[in-house]
Amino acid sequence: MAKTALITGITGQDGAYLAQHLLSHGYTVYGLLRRSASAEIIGERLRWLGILDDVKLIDGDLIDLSSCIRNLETARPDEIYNLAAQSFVATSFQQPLLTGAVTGLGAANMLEAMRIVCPKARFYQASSSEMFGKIQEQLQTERTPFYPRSPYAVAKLYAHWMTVNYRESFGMHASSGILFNHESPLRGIEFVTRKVTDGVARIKLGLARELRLGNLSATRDWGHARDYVQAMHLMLQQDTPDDYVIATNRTTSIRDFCQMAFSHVGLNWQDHVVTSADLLRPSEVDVLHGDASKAREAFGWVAKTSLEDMVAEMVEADLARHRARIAAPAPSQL
Ligand code: NDP
Ligand code: GDR
Repeated sequence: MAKTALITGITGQDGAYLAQHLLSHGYTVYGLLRRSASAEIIGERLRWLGILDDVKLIDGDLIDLSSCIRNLETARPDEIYNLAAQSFVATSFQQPLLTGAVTGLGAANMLEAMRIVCPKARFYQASSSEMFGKIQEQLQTERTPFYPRSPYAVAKLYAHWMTVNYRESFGMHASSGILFNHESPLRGIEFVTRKVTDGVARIKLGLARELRLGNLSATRDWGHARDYVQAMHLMLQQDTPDDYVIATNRTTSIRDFCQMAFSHVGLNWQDHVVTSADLLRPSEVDVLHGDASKAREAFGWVAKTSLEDMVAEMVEADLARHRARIAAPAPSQL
């Protein structure tokens, strides 16, 4: 029988790709949509993937428990994917309480709503490699101790342990995916990979001359969001709920990412990248490098897209976006 899923965070990068993946498997997909005064841009990622009209968007906000309950009563989902969060680490230093309320307590609201309305549903929590923070082992696995380094990571850790606790206390099918960084042409423009590929496109097309970045020495284990949402889905198809690291097992510095992106269009990154102390974080996560062996052994998941292919896809998408804007500037919506 066809299944129903509810995705919180459906308007974000992962929510959009996950909705596309579930629709392709015949799911009815509901998504939580928070009210915005700029409603016309809110479905942009879903529109980009051509699925805006195929999902059922329902009003709600993760920090409002009553709306979480009402949404589950409306959707009656078999599977709940809790992807909504204040997900930008840098902002969490400026807005630690909001981040705690949405990214931490918001997950507890969804777990509570599920316990009240549909305790037999399956729950996915979007945990993060940021929880490893100041890494305690060179290669991080499900057994590596956590050491969060930002209000975002602390909030994610609370949500992570609440997921484990609801599983152990109430027997709920609640799983947590500890996902390492994953990117795509739908990545928010504030995150470093998309900031770089957008900057490369602007510079190549003569719209900008330089790109300002912060710490170039940090390294990240970057995969493609399209591959990673498949792991979320697979986790909820397992008989037993559990926690899984999802990563590529390759770590690359911001500097090397710049080199790859600029050289894709025949430019030398050192001619254009400028570092700025304003973009440094109060505390940094220097290295992340994940080992996803458990997921591979349990349900055969491996990252399919290489970093090189992903960088090329992102740069090409940003070139196409800017070329379209040059050809037909968008009229003001006001
Ligand atoms: P995005 O920032 O692209 O999307 C976040 C989503 O959360 C948006 O749909 C946003 O809505 C929604 N949201 C924010 N606040 C609320 C709220 N109060 N109530 C309801 N919805 C809200 O994140 P990603 O898609 O990149 O990531 C998805 C999840 O996975 C996040 O929880 C993130 O922390 C986590 N994660 C991401 C990783 C990555 O590399 N991308 C790695 C590990 C974990 P709106 O569009 O209205 O802003
Ligand atoms: P991250 O992603 O913090 O890992 O969190 P981000 O792309 O913001 O930063 C990665 C690294 O790049 C360095 N950096 C810069 N970052 C940004 N955003 N802008 C810059 O100009 C810049 N210059 C250097 C950062 O200091 C950092 O070391 C992402 C989010 O998606 C989280 O929600 C998710 O949980 C983790 O990935 C896994």
